Amino acid sequence: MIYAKEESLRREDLQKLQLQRLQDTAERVYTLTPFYKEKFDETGVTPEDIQSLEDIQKLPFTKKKDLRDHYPFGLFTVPMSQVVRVHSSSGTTGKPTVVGYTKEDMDVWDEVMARVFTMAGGSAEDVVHNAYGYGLFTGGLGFHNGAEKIGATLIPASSGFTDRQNMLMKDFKATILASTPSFALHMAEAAKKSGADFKNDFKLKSGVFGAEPTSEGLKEEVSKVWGIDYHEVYGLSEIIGPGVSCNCKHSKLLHVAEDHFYVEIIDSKTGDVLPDGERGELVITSLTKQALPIIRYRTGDITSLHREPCGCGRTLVRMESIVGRADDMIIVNGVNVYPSQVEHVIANTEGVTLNYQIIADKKGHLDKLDILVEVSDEIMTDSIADMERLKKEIQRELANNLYINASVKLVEPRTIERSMGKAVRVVDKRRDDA
Ligand code: DLL
Repeated sequence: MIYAKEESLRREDLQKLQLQRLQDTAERVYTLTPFYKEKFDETGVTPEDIQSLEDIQKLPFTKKKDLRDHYPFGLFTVPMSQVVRVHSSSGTTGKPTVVGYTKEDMDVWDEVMARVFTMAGGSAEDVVHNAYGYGLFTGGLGFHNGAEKIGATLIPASSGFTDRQNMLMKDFKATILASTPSFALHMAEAAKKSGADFKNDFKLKSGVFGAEPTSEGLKEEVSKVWGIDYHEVYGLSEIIGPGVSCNCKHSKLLHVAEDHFYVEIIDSKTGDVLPDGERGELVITSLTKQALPIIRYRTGDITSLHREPCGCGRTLVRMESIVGRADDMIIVNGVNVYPSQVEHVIANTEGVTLNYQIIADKKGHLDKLDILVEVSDEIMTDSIADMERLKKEIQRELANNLYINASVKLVEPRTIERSMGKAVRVVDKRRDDA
């Protein structure tokens, strides 16, 4: 089922809608935000210069730093009396990035999240167990509102208390799980430990997962252990929260809600727009946001866009699952390392879980990389010699696949730190602000 008619418009009609909304947004930011007026003037562009969608390339980029510099509400284009909700983004250094929503913005967010649940096969018949954290993080309340919008029964479980979550999921007969992928796996491990019979105890049919980089191996494991369809959700607070894109059951590529968010892929270094299919940094312009419209926001997320028709009938452009961040790639003794590559190696190793942490540090003038990996409950009783063999095996595979010499440390299950419910994959102690 397709939730909204805007998801399957003819391209010409969608583009007409996008252009009109882009023109309105450019005009809105230019007249209402001194920051954008200055930026447009510096670039030598006015809202009237936007005569086609390609003209978006004349507009300046917005960066996370711009939001931080105007902390907390400096880029809002409405008085606070019209702002009905404030959220902030997780996990960077310094002040958080603050975002605001008018009533209309909330309606758009609810709608795109309703589309997400519909893509995951959800309807009023479903019971949604929402294990995303509630609070300033957009995950909890974003999924909350979307589930209610489609009329599903919503269980606002929030994060933490794993055993209790499993009990509720079982007793309330949840059919859709909403959580981060790593937490879904964590819940499965706890359920396994308590002797759950996955087939008979749980009624889950699908899950809506996102908020953190996730390898194909981890996705497959979540899908397999719970026996569910895996749907990936992408989004970020600066744009709206979760709901920017999600995949339907026909493919792994994520449909972008293009009638609300205009997407481009750029070369991070030059800022040039790249053609469809090529990987680069995702840049998003909000087309309907009222409280915090945003022009060409550099997400830092690396992906590619695809326009081949999808079997579901949606005509929206699709994006590949995030393959890394323009800024989370770490360089270890001259070698580029993506956490997802390390994860891939771990996913293909028996006896360990996908809970891991990469710690980059200095040893003298050289870089060193420690990788903590939680072993599975099953092998906790194995001998020290077996553990040593396993450790060596992972180190060898890392060297073979990534050309890095890492020191692997096997740790007990559920001991690696998490932050706001999200797995912390990389700790870079070489940076001054770490
Ligand atoms: O994480 C919004 C969200 C909540 C999305 C729940 C999906 C599910 P922020 O805290 O602002 O917002 O973090 C945004 O998280 O720029 C990506 O780097 C990362 N991210 C979000 N979704 C995915 C995903 C929420 N599906 C940042 N795959 C983004 C990989 C993701 N990374």
